[in-house]
Amino acid sequence: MQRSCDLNVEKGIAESFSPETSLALWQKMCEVRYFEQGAVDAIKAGEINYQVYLSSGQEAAAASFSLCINKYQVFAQHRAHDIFLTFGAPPEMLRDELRGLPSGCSRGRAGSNCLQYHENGMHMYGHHGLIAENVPLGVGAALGNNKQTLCIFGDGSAEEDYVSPSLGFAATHKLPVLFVCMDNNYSILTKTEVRRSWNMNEVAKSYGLPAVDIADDPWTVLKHTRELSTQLPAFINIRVCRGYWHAGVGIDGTLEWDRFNMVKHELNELGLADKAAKIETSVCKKMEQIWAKEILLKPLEKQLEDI
Ligand SMILES: Cc1ncc(C[n+]2csc(CCOP(=O)(O)OP(=O)(O)O)c2C)c(N)n1
Repeated sequence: MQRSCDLNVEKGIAESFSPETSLALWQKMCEVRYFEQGAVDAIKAGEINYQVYLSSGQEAAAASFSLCINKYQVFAQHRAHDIFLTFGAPPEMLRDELRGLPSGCSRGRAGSNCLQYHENGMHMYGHHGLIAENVPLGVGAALGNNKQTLCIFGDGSAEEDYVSPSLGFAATHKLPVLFVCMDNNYSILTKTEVRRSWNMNEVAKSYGLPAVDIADDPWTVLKHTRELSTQLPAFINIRVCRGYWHAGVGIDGTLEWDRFNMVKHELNELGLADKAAKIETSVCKKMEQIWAKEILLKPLEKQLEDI
């Protein structure tokens, strides 16, 4: 199926959700976008010297998951700031992880691509370096504890040879796993059409999993996630556009589509422009405080004393 911003998006779907839900989705999207804006500025100013994997551009899907499957145990991949923030982990812990401080979510020893958080009912297991390793690990955990499990991986990771058998194993043993492929069409710099001729949705269906292939419209993601979460194991392929390079703060060029602004436009159409603007301003302010210069420039010894 062709990539497009409206792939399997029903016209007018946003209207079928309450204003509260639409604004909650927007709030979560803003949290990721403005947190990462602060990170980008800090990187450009030389205040972060570790590698970062940014979620901006792709944040709508995580916002949707956070409203309906936020109690799942999560096995995330390397690009997971969006899940960490939208599921409710403290942004300060992510900021400090990116800065290599002991107050980071992995005590500053893992960095952007290995986020962990196990408090306040949230269970997020981080990545260890091998892409898609989180898929068999998540399936194994679901086999062991029978908890609802979210395994997220990219379209490049989907090609690792342990992914398909994991889907098959989950199907055979009827494990409560939601598999999500965040399909941004790139494995580092190589587009999907160059890498493979097959489609992950067809692979999932061949194992008997209910599966959908959709664009990252957050209302569409929310609708399908709610439906499929009652039919686990299941698979969702979500077409997204990354806002930055694979790693770091460079950009590939013009975005195929700009979901953040599309959602803002949709909120205007729903008559929610004022409320959405208020949310955006307040999240932006909060994130500016989190990334304030006086915090970043405080001498390291003082920062460690404060922890
Ligand atoms: C097993 C393994 N093979 C290769 C790599 C190198 N590698 C790191 S990220 C990446 C691309 C991942 O692409 P995708 O899964 O689509 O996620 P995205 O970065 O696009 O979000 C590759 C090939 C690795 N870390 N592990």
